[in-house]
Amino acid sequence: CMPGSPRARTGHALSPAPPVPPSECLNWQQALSVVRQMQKLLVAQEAAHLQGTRGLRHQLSILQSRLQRQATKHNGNPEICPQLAVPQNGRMLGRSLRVGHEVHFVCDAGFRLVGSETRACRHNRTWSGTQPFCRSIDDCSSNPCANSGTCVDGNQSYTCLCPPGWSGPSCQIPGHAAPVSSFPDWVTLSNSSFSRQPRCAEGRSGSRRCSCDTGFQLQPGGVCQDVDECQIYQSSPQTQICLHDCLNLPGSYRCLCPPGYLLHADRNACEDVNECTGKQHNCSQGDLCINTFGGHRCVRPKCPLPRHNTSYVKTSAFQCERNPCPMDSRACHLAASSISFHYLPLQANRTVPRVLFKMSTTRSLGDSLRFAITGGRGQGAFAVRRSDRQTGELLLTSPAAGPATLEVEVEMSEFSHKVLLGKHIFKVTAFVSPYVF
Ligand SMILES: [Ca+2]
Ligand SMILES: [Ca+2]
Repeated sequence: CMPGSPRARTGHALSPAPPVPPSECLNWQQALSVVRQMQKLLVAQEAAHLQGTRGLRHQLSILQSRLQRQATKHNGNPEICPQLAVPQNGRMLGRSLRVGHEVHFVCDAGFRLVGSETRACRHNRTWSGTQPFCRSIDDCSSNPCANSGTCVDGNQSYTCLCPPGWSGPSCQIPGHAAPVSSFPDWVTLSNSSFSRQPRCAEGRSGSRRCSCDTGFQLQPGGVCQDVDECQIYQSSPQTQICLHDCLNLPGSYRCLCPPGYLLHADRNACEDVNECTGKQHNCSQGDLCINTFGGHRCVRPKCPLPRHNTSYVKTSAFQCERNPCPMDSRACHLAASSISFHYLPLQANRTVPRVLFKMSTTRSLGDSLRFAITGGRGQGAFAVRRSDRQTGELLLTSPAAGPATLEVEVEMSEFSHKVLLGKHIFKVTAFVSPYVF
């Protein structure tokens, strides 16, 4: 028997090999057979273990889904939609919040519904449509004021604020009715219209309950006094209710915009009037109308006068091209081959830096572009930078206070192997509005 040769172990539980006396050595064949048997046994053990784990996992996932179903059942009724809010100055008809049921909304007299009139509880337990609200009927909706008069909505009435040169209840009479100051030359709404008698009801026990109309507050003296929304909210930027100006009215308020703007439908924003599309401009024939925030401008881009054998011709409303140069004129060859004009309306005090304008060539012949600011009043507020190989950007770098007109001239040079191929000049004019809108 060789030293180190395999020996069968006695009493080993895994060993299926025929019992061999402990002192006897196994021959090679016997040892190989024992090893093979052991390997088979291990494979069988491994498979059984794996099967056991799989079974356990399956059982666990069944248990989990059962528990989850139970939890959903206990977490409220799945057949009900969430409670809905009743709009102020209106009512909600229908109480059922169950899937498939509907509720309806109506407004009190003097109010109209904005939003969904009917909402249905859907199978996914959400409501169809949008939450409605009741808006006071606008007496100004028919635009009753003539000659650009400003209409002020009242309680089932309206008042026209007439521009200089017009008077009368609808601003239809030429001439001044009263000394007209600039904005705001407000209405003489009598002080009495800002206070009203409350509506009171006697209870059976003799108790008296009084209430005020919307927009009014019951005062200690027993009178309903108008809430001055403008004074309460408009003075602080955090609570400001109107973008520009606020006019207090009995029971409500109205936002006002400066000339050149129209009050937006949501009643607190001012939107610029585009005078150029509306033909409300006073530009003469041959001028171009540029709409700006709060106004408009009339412009007429002009090509430079002929100089040093260099002359330009207008090729479109906003572009000049250089005429062919005389063969020997170096000055002409170095001058810009084209000039374009750009007019940008801008709001005052916008955040900076702000990209105003992108510049590139229509057909690139060279291998690189260079940009530089070469002039213009107010050029200190601008900077140029490359945005990619073929494009440059003009940036506003300091906030522009309005009203102002800023001008800047940008030169774009095109090179091929460091040889100048040509120059283009962008003449940019920014019209800054007096307001931030
Ligand atoms: Ca008020
Ligand atoms: Ca405008």
